[in-house]
Amino acid sequence: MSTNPKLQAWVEDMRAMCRPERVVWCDGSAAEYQEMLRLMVHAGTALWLDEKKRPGSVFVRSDPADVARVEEFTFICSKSRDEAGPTNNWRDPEETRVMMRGLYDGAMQGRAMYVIPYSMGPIGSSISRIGVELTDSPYVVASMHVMARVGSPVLKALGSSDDFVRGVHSVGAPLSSATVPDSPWPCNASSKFITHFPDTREIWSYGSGYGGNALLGKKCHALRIASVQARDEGWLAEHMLILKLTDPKGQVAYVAGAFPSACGKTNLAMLNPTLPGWKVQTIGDDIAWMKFGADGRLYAINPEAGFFGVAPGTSMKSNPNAMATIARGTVFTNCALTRDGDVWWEEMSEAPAALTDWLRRPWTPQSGRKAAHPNARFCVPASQCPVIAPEWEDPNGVPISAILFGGRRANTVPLVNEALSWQHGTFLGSIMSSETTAAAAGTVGALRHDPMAMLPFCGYHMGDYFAHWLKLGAGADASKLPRIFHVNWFRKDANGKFLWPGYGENSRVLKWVFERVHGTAAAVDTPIGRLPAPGALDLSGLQVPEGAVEELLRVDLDLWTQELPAIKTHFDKFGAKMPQGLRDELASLEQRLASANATA
Ligand code: GTP
Ligand code: SPV
Ligand code: MN
Repeated sequence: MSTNPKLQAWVEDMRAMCRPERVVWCDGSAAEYQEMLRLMVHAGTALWLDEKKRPGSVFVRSDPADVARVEEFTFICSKSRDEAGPTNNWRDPEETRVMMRGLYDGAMQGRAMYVIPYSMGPIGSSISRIGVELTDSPYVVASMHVMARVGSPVLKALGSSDDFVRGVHSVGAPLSSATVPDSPWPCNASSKFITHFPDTREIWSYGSGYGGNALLGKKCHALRIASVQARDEGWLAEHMLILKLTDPKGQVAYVAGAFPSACGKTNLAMLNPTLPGWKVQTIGDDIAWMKFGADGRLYAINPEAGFFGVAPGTSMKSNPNAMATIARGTVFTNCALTRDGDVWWEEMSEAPAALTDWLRRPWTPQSGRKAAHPNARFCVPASQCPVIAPEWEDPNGVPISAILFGGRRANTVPLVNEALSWQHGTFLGSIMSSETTAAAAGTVGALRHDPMAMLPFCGYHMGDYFAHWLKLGAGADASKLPRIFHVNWFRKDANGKFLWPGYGENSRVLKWVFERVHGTAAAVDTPIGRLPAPGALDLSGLQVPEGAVEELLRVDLDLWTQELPAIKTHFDKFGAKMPQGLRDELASLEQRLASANATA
């Protein structure tokens, strides 16, 4: 329980509105975490996995109506539609409050309302921020324990301050009494609203218990609300991994990377380099908060404390470090269950002869459908990662030398391309397109512009967001700014097969990036930017089909020229807020393509 009068008054208001059976102030203890797991098992939400195979771990299956972020029902309720911009769903803040109050009226009946004080970032770091989430979901309490620093130490750090983000979350499934049996995954199948009030730093979420819809510290706070604070205060809140790269001589560079949802951040952050002597260690796998330090360099912290990672595709071959991380003490959601009480998902290993799929049905390799949901996830403390960098909780953050932007593109975008400048790099981020994935409800595989991988996460007008990037670059010492690169692990051949083996082999690209930062690798100028000069990309020992590397590094003038009208339409959406600097970059690209086409 807190003695902060502002916090107490708000909790009391929300209690009166949601009318829970009782209010529980979370202390963040290990015992509290275990109690949440026990409650989930008792309610049928979770099963204990086999204690020998997966110690201290539970298996959860959600409702098929609640399996991913719901972008369609995610709203930015700024004062005007224009402040939210053309890429966000906007709702009037006052009307939305009235609507949400209606939904929240008695929504927690028969349930406990948990009060979770949390810190995004190490407690005590000047970059960290505090929030309080109210929720009626034990699954959310357990997950927040893993994903953030929670409980009494946070209340102590908050003291009597009013400076905290206020988050309300309800699964939207009141119980007539605390003694009636609950459904295994309570949610509201027909009504979901994930609403943000950037002006008052509030988040009101209703109807979903899954991931970014419900763990409010993550996307809602650390990206949507934080991006607004970052704009106001001169820093960056980004959908980026952070990794520490060490070369064979022991020299270090820190790299941040923005890839859209389910496009490779966790995998890159933990990769095992195939190049001898190189080392990658993890700082973060999803979000970076970056601020300029007194020395003029850009420093990043990982505001999270855990990984909420995509399970399918994770294997000893693709990501052994993730496999080691999740060997114990993990909450798994929407995977398949083996006969001997362990989890399984596509590509983890050869498919077992018989499983129970995520929808509780018998499954065999002949079933002709996936056993795990494509957005099945593991939730695990970052501290369990065998390659977590010792400085991952440094309150000062780590100095970033390079920023990667990487979409999922079957064609056009080469394996790696270095920007000519910060402004050009901002341009490359702003025109990034990527195929949609199962991380969000809706169509998978549809190509869309996803600037800086922030399309679903920027809490204000994307034109202003671009301007913010340019302003930060213009105000900095250019020699100390991170270099910016555009990468693409997902280019396909004519048969639809990935041209690049990816995963550990991405270390070859990281090496070139490292050497560009240190001024030791050669590049060639192309109309779209700087690509590795012949021989500059280390291909020693790489097994790929004849011609694959040439294709991966080919700048297809025709495809890039065809891309221009779509980029123009994309920029035009932002109207007068589209910064001139990026329009200039587009004009220069067009010119460079035209002269290259003329000489080709
Ligand atoms: P979010 O947690 O949704 O933000 O995703 P993320 O960016 O961390 O994506 P993640 O690393 O979990 O990868 C998502 C999917 O992409 C998984 O199925 C991976 O197996 C696959 N993937 C990751 N890296 C590569 C790569 O280098 N090549 C290929 N072909 N697939 C990859
Ligand atoms: C993403 O979709 O980018 C995620 C998963 O990291 S969620 O937390 O559900 O947003
Ligand atoms: Mn993400």
